[in-house]
Amino acid sequence: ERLPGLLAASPKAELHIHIEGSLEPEMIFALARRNGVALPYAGVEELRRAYAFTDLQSFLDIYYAGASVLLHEQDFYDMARAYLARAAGDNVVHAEIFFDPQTHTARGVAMEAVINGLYRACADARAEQGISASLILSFLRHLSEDDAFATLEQAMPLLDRIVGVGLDSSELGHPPEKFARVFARCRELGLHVVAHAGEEGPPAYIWGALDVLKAERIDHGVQAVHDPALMLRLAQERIPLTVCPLSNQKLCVFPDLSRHNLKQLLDAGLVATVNSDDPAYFGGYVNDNFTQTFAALPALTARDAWQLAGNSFEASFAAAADKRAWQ
Ligand code: ES4
Ligand code: ZN
Repeated sequence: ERLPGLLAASPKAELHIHIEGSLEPEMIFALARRNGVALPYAGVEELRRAYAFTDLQSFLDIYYAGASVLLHEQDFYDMARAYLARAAGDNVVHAEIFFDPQTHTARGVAMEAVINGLYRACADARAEQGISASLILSFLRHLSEDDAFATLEQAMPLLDRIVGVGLDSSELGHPPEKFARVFARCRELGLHVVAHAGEEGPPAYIWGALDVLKAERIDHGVQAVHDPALMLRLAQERIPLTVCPLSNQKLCVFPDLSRHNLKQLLDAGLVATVNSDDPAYFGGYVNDNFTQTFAALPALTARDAWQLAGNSFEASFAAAADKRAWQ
């Protein structure tokens, strides 16, 4: 079977990675020591044992606890450099990286520390590893739209350092419509807009992300298969879905990777991509997602692999000339 080697070696873009979800347990404890932050886990082993998730919320509770060790600009820099080095090793040539500023500003961390640390990591990784990377500020949907507006205000002086905005965290009970006004403002400011939708939430949340937020991509979107009219629209308008198979497996969106609907999405002509979401928590980086998904779904072909890599570039916000060069 040559496909795993082909998948690993293929140049690709990663478009759905939460940088706080790249914090490996070892780095969480190293930063906790460095910063004098107490954690409710005795050590790396105990923390890893807590990674037994039953749904999205059970993961988010631990993910926000892990992010509590990030205090200084250098912490954000170190975290992003570690991810970008790991991604470059997976032949990721371009990454669009989510960060959750509200998780940090709520603890008294300055917005400048967050964005400048991440941005400097992207610049240095480009210079030293040749990997291209940009940042997407993601609003937490379990907080209010006013809180999102305040966050946008804090980011205004640094807006040239981000490529777009997203919407993440607890999906059920927090439909896209809750953020209609702040997303309209972000579009006016010339930012790209994406949103998590249809991870655990119904197809109606994907419709809302498209019609109300004007999302250019849907993060996850796997629940679209339950709505044939939505599937047609996503295919016809070539709205990309940033799919994260190992995440879906770990958060019990599908009973098992062998039951994932990636093949259905591709066969319906959707611009699906494969991504790692929170690689330190879900058991793998992007190449692990490719190899484990192709192993679990024998219906996926070499042509699908080639399509997924091409889709990752088509779906990216990179300059057209860069996309052509990578594809
Ligand atoms: C997330 Cl998997 C997932 N879903 C929603 N929000 C998130 N934030 C970090 N990972
Ligand atoms: Zn995500």
